[in-house]
Amino acid sequence: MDNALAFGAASGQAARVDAVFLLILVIGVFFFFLTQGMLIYFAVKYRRRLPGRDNETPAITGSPLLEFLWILIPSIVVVVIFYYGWRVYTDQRIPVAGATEVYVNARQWLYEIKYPDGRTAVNEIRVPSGKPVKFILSASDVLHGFYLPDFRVKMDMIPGRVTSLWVQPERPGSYQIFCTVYCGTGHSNMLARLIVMPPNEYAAWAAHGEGGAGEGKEHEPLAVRGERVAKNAGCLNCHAIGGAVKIGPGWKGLFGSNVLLEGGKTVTADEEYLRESIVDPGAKIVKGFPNVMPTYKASIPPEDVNAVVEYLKTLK
Ligand code: HEC
Ligand SMILES: [Cu+2]
Repeated sequence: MDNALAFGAASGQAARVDAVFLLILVIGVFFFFLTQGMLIYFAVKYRRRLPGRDNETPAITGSPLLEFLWILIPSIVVVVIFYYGWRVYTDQRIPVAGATEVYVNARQWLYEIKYPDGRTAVNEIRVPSGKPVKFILSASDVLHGFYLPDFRVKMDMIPGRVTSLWVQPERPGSYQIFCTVYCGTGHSNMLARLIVMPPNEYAAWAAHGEGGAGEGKEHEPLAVRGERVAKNAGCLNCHAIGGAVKIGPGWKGLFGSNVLLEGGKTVTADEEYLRESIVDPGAKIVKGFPNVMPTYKASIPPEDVNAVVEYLKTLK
């Protein structure tokens, strides 16, 4: 950790990414020496000889077997690389249940951190070791990146959209976070730290720790704030908190469920779907309901939309 440029694999996930890279490297090195070796061998073996001796090139017209093999073998190799890489990739992309969640919003040129219990911090994320952590990512101004080199994962942070990323930190320590999207003059200073703490230390910190960047102790949990925002915004005129159907669908059990849309498609109600349903309700219409929900894009600021989403997630 002292040497900021030595990024050892900090999780099992990272070790699997490294294994994919190693496999590709080994295959690449093998074929490099095979082809270059043959090139040199043939150049020497079939070089031009002294006058009068053995200068005729044999009339080779092709070899179907050889051509078949040099199409087949590389095809198998690239399919194997693809399949292996895809397995490791999907494993990383599919969110896990029971993760510690942290909201991270990027703006020029810092990361604003918000924990579901309302604590906030800047450029410093604290999480417990030994269980998955899910980062819920957004951006206020331009594209930013969220890159955890020790964990071999990276995700774009996009204005007007929520993306997410999860890791399983196993070893306590302090890990670098980089912005990987050129976002203006302060880009190279846009650095943050992921601090992985032993679970008991984390619990102690979360219970009465300083709230990061000098924030007071009086913080309101995100879900509580979300509930208040939803009530004030009149959502409950059309939505029931239980399973009942009013003008719009009920909210109970919505998060994580599969929603059938007008047109026959199905989407999983993840954070991005809920966010979009609030700021752009016409984008995806729930089957059997009229497109009458007003947009809250202008009236609910993005942090409050996050809070409402957090509230919806509590309605199990
Ligand atoms: C005028 C009535 C009305 C109001 C007010 C309203 N909604 Fe809706 N909402 C609907 C209707 C109707 C649908 C279903 C049609 C659609 O998908 O747009 C819906 C759909 C949704 C969905 C997707 C539900 C699902 O089952 O997939 C969410 C989430 C949502 N609303 C959240 C909110 C929030 C949060 C507010 C307040 C900030 C709100 N709504 C205010 C009528 C309303
Ligand atoms: Cu940036």
